[in-house]
Amino acid sequence: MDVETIRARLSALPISEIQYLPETYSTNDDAMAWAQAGAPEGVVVIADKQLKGRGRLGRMWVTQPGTSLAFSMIFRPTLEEIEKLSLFSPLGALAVAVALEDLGLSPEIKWPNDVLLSRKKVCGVLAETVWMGSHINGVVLGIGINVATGSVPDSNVLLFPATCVESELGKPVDRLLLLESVLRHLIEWRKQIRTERFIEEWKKRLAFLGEKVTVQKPDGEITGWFQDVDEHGALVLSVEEQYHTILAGDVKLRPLEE
Ligand code: BT5
Repeated sequence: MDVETIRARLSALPISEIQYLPETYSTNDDAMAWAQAGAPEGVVVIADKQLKGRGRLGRMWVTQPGTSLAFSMIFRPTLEEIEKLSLFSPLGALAVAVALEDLGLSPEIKWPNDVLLSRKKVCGVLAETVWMGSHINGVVLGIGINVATGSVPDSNVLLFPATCVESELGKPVDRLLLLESVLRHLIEWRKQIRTERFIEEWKKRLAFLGEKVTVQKPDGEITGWFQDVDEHGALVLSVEEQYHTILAGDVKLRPLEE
């Protein structure tokens, strides 16, 4: 990957600026700093290798060079979008899922922010809010995708089984073609983020919907039936005929192990 090739391959997209870093700590850190400094909507930071790729709650995200996609995009949400800010993480997952479907794959979205192939994690999404004083003035959406076999970390560092696009597809994948496709779907679906169709499209790809799941929250675990998601993307869990609404961010879901 080099910046000129990346710019040429993404030239048809309405992206205000592209920064390519062969190596960085975290593209989300870079994009957050750039957003704080006033960068406009549509800036994308791409790295070949991350030394400190981040997941949620201080967890790590492994990005091996030459085999993965790791990038972050800056959004400047409208006031109406700020009311549903929690939908930016689903936006990332939906864009990746649709891009994988374009390749002929059948991805699922693991609520709230993972994309699965064959029920193994192929992508993680990290949405972070940019604050200006007490006002929200941006979202940085970070996406990590395992493309080729070398991208999949050792199972001993994983909380959930992982895979990569090429293993599932059984043939090589052009990383920049996939990047272009994900960004294109991100830009298109973002226009519909407040619509019912957006929630419907996200929901119909959700793994474990209707199944019994365990949700790990900071104050302990809760097991119940994954009934639905609401208009903010929150998970609706039924436990002994009582409904619990669980917001994303600080929780982890897994299917119930029998
Ligand atoms: C995520 O967090 O899945 C969000 C990952 C977001 C990564 C992108 S890359 C570009 C941008 N820059 C960043 O620094 N981050 C974003 P979470 O749901 O907390 O999952 C983290 C867990 O995923 C870890 O604890 C590992 O178990 C697992 N994991 C780490 N690297 C992985 C990989 N390459 N493939 C599959 N699973 C992985």
